[in-house]
Amino acid sequence: MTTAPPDVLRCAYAELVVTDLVASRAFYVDVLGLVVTHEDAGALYLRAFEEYLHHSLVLRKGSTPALGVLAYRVRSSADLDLAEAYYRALGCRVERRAAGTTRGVGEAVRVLDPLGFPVEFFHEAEHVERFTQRYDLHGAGALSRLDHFNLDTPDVGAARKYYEGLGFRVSEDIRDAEGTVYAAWMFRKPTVHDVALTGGDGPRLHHIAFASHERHQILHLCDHLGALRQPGAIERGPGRHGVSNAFYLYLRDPDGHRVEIYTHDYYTGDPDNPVITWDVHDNQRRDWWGNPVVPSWYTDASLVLDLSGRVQPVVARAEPREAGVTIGADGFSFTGGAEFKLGEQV
Ligand code: XXG
Ligand code: FE2
Repeated sequence: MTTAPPDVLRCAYAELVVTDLVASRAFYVDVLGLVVTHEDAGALYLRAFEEYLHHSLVLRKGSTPALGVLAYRVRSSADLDLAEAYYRALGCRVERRAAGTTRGVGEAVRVLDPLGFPVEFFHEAEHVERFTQRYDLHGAGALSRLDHFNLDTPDVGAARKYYEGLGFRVSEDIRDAEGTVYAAWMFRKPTVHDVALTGGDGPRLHHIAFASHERHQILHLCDHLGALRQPGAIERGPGRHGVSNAFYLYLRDPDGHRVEIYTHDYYTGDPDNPVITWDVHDNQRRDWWGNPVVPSWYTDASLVLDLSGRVQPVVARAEPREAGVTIGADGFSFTGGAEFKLGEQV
């Protein structure tokens, strides 16, 4: 492969297919407080308070809940030609999309990537008002921006190589003593990640994550859901991750799509940023306080569409070490009795 990859800036937006826009609006707008840039009978275009591009989340009405597309912003329009050539050389299906094919987004390249995910690259996008200081509009649970995507894929080692080819760097990963990689966190913007690769049946979307500035905004969202008598929307947390050090909360939207609220990770932009490797038996890797992870977090994820809007078949993770032990993803939830080690720097 000699073709240069496009210069990816960051994860920029996701499109989720949802079955009931009224219910989705109640969750994403009334509870999470996302700002509506545009809405019509078929879709909702949402952004968080500090975002000035048209949207970071599109909710499109459809019959089967699924991931429609993951979009990355590239540095310039010239990167679209690079993206097209790069994915054609990889043998992937590639589509060029005229400006406005997605509302608010300029010319774009869409591909079905080697992991089976529908991915878009764009540079131009409509600018809208940035609500950073519109404190009159911020609720107590204000979300500032989209932070990352998390993808289930059967072969994390192969997926990591593919994303490294695209110019992403690893900040943290989870392994065992035999070298099996269970998950990897990879970035272009200087935070812990734009995309996490989680071992599991795939291609499936594990979650999208929005960042808040403060922990109390996450706690407010829990109280808000409690007051609405909807604690079932809270799947895991609040807690502090081991990996990334972020304070977190996982929610399930009305269609079961998982949304993480995330804050307090760290800067990774220097070229010698150390990679942190966690032992899969370290019970603090996923929750720094040692709380066990609920089984649904390991087993459930959203289906993924191809470029024609058909649901993609899911390939099972074939990791023999997991057989008989696993409840999914990294193969272990709370490994009581296992050797206890802190995350080590390599
Ligand atoms: O964003 C994340 C996560 O991928 O959602 C999960 C950071 C850390 C973790 S983990 O549960 O592995 O600590
Ligand atoms: Fe996450």
